[in-house]
Amino acid sequence: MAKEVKLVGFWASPYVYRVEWALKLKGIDYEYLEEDIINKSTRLLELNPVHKKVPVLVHGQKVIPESCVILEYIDETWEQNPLLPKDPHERAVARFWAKYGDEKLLRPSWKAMWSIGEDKEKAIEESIEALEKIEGELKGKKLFGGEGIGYLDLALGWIPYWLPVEEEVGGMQILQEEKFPAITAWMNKFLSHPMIKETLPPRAETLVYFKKRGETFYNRYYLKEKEN
Ligand SMILES: N[C@@H](CCC(=O)N[C@@H](CS)C(=O)NCC(=O)O)C(=O)O
Repeated sequence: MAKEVKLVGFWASPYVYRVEWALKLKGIDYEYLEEDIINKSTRLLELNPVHKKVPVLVHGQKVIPESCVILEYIDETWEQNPLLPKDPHERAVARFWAKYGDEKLLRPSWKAMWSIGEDKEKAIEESIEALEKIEGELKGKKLFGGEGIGYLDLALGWIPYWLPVEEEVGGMQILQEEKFPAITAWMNKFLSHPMIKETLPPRAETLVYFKKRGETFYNRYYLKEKEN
């Protein structure tokens, strides 16, 4: 019988794992549907006609795109193991940092991986600056969510696994243990969680995939940008 909850995803996408982790933490039974994000299926184009991206959550007849929007939907629909704090201000703070992480760290660190020269240096600098701010927010806490993994841990949960991959592929250093002790401790704690450990893809495959994607981006966008 078809499952009521379906997740359309892609195995190497940091955005998709946020949702998988949330579903698992809530103990929700779901069907995972793998998407080819290069040759997108009509299923994806119909489910997410606006952005045409994964993840997409399908709950019965309801379709929800955008990973952080999905996290909130999951948290409001299934109340067990809450992800967001109860207090409205704390909720706002968690949402603020989730958005900050996407805009100020995820994007520049991705760009740093495939650009060169001054552009790469600038993107690395931006990423380090963002990490400094996140370090300040985390100081004194083991997890962003307090005792257990919460919304912000999931939203930033790409950092412990994907950022070191980006560093290796891009031949660069962004994370530094001495500079970011709170983030380093949080990364280790997050990665040692049995459910997180179990769900992450094999590192070697992710490295190969990111190298390929990095080249595509470099050729397709970066060189073109430079020509114009
Ligand atoms: N803001 C979106 C970003 C999702 C996203 O960028 N997904 C990538 C996979 S990592 C994708 O589907 N890319 C396809 C494309 O860009 O055409 C979210 O949080 O869900």
